[in-house]
Amino acid sequence: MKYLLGTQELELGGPYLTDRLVESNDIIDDAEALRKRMQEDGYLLLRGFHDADTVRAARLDILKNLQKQGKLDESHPLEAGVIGEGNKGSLLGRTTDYESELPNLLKVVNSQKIMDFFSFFLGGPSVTFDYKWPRAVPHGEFTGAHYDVVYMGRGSKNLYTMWTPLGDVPMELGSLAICLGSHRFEQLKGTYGEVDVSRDQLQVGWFSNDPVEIVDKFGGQWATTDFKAGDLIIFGMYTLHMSTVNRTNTYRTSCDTRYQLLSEPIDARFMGKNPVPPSADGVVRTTKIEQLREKWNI
Ligand SMILES: O=C(O)CCC(=O)C(=O)O
Repeated sequence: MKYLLGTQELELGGPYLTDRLVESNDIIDDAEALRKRMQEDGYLLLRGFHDADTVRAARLDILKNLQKQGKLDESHPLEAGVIGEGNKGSLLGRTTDYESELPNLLKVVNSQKIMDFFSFFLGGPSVTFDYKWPRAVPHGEFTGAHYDVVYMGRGSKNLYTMWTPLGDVPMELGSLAICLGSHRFEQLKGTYGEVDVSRDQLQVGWFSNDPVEIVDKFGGQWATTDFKAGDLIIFGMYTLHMSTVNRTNTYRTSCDTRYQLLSEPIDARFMGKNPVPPSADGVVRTTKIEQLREKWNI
């Protein structure tokens, strides 16, 4: 079976793409084992962690939001999430009024259960960024390969992303893929990993849209899975990730959110009532990643 990851159609089970992600449900009560796994593998996959009904309710909130914007094909039921003609763009606008616009989203990503999990995993009280990244990804779109640190590296580097599929997200709908071993790509961490997209005025923070060139240059293998409502995957700031291309006629709905120790410095851009994420901070972006890659010789 072949899947489109960025610009490359890849055979599942071939040298570049696997769906063999390790599940960590069996060690969920063992903080040391969780930390060790994160250190070794660069990610934690937990199946059925979130309440699946609340996840589905959060998906419906996103679809209602899209409906209000006229982005759905109204000849299908709302729950189907069929994309209206000509719709592009993968973030749901810049709403930060989650309580009124996406009332079920915070019930999933700020739940006591997930905050307790991070406090347990991190070994102290945890905090989550106020800013969230709810996404509705239309047909043909994907996220390019990047380290999250280039977007949110001004606070603790002991910061974690949780990617939550809102609904079932099989591979053909645009699932999250991580590059196994990329948290140990020292050359990449010392160059691209030092970027700050605002300071460096980078037009797009993605390192590459081509998963094959990454494996050929640095090693590793891309890994993804068919996600179910309730699943989540957590990874650190230096785990390269991207997404498969949505090849369906329905929106891929998901949300990515951030967690860290309360006691550590926090990237203030993402906190408060009206957080200003890098891509909406008024900085005129002029640098292309290709220019930097030439300088780094990678
Ligand atoms: O959902 C996506 O397509 C991208 C998610 C992402 O980049 C992240 O979780 O940091």
